[in-house]
Amino acid sequence: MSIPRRTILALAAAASPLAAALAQGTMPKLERKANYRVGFAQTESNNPWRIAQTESMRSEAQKRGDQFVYTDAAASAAKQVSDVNSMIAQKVDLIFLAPREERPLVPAVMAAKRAGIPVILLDRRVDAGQAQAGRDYVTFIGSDFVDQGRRAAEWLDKAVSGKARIIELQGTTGSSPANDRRKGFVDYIAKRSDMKVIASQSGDFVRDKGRQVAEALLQAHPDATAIYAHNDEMAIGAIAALEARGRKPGQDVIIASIDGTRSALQAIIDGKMGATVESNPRFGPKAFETLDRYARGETIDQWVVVPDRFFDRENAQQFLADAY
Ligand code: GYE
Repeated sequence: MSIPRRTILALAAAASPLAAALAQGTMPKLERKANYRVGFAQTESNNPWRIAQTESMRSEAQKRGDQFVYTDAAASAAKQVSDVNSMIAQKVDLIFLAPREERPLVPAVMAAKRAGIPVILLDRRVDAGQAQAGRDYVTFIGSDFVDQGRRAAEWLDKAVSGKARIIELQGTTGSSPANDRRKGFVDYIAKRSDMKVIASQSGDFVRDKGRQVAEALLQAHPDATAIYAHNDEMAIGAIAALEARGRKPGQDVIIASIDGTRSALQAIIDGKMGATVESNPRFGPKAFETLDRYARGETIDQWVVVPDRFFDRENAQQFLADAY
């Protein structure tokens, strides 16, 4: 059997990492300019965290005199892909993307790369098997979600003395914070024989969905003693569900969550919620500083880590005024 020379060359190229990288194109550069036109593709605006993030990005752009091209995907990954495509068509200088889900947004990242527009991922990741920082996009700026889940579990462990039947309210299915907040939590409690997740379902990071899911799960599992919510909005929903059933949140059911919203800090002060691990939404300064560093040709880490604080009854009052 004779193999055509073209096929042999193609196979050799595929086998060599350098050739493969060239075939995929190199990372788009960013020209140094006094002012930029930047895109920000937001995933949704249905919670205080998202609103605080958008506000932080917008005000930083304004401060610098940069043009801000903003889209809101209204909780649809498909719309977010077309939002990014429209930013590409408008030839923005750089796209900040908060990818709603890990996989569906990969084509958007690759399309920007092909069009020569650098992308910086904000607050959520895309599937690392399909797109990589430093090769397909500049970097990921965001929190350590696995550690957030671990810290929530660690606090709960102490609060319930190692014994709890837990309802878990998961974030948006297929999003990196939902995947990783689950992992960090579950890995921690695997070491505690008397701490068990007895039911787990997605409430899509939304307050009212969190309430509905909590209601159904509490009905099916009246013996639950704790709730772990992947964000504060769902935790607030769960508080309403508990109260509707005549249960006392913070007393007969202990709640741990993530974000650090104003409502959550207030719920901690009121004794209804136990603790929340911060997930800082104020990306503006760090996002634009990273853009500048990239334009100067500096090497950017593959992950620009956002450090997070922790709120419980010791400090909730102190941080309430500054919360969003
Ligand atoms: O915790 C949640 C939001 O991706 C880190 O998304 C973010 C999460 C945040 O909807 O409230």
